[in-house]
Amino acid sequence: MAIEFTKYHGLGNDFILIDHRHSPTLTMTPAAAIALCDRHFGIGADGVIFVLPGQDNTDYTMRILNSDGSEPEMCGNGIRCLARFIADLEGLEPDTTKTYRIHTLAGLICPELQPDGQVTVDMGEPRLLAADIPTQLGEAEGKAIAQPLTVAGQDWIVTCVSMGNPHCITFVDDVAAIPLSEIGPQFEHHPVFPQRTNTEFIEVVAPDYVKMRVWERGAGITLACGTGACAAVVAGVLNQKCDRTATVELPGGNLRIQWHPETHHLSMTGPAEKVFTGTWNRIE
Ligand code: ZDP
Repeated sequence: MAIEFTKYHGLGNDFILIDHRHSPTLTMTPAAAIALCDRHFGIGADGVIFVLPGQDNTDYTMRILNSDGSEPEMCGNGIRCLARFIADLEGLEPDTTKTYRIHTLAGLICPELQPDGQVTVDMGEPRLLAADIPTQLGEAEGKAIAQPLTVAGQDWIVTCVSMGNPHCITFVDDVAAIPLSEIGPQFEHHPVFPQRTNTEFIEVVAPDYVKMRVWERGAGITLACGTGACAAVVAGVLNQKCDRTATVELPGGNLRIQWHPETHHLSMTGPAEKVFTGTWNRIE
């Protein structure tokens, strides 16, 4: 069976977008997602994203498969790409302002298309309880803020935040010096994270400007992570290192993050760009 797809990226975090509006039931296997995402034998991407019919009073549903075939609850860069993909499917003019209500495994998420091509996403509230992240760090009914953790024979101080998906944040003096491909997998698979974890290293340049590098659960080193940038600002505020409004500089570019004091929702603004369309002909 041939699969029509469109490649998008958000700051170099790249995704294969598939129109699945005809059915609420996803049938793609983890093996097929791994094959599509392979950068040498496949199309190449950090994940596969599907737009399905809405549920629970939403316009559409988003489902994601990581490049290792696992299914995360949410994807911040991906939902900006999804919003642009839907606008293309609906034939909207590129400068239209429009908000979509999207059902995800992390609940309702609302991306808003901006006339300048950027997309602002209401990412909802962070979850801070250790049991919800989930992590065994700290008390189950408490938060995991500034907790000691030994990884790769080194002692780290970490803060854990869920944006629907789990994140473990460590503040460092120099993000460039972190051997990410060596230690990233050891954070991801550490036994204190029963659902594994996304891992972010943050260098606070100023309270409203941080540099971040990420090791993503199920995808490894990526050029950007939207949920991770939101989690980083939350961790920065909880540790009195960051303002509630901050720019997060990632290897692929910058995201603007705001943690609203009244609603406790985060909003994230960044680009989403179409790269090419194609047809996948291999049978998996
Ligand atoms: O939680 C996970 O398993 C992540 N790999 C999901 C993808 C997160 C993403 N990088 C983002 O921008 O939030 C797409």
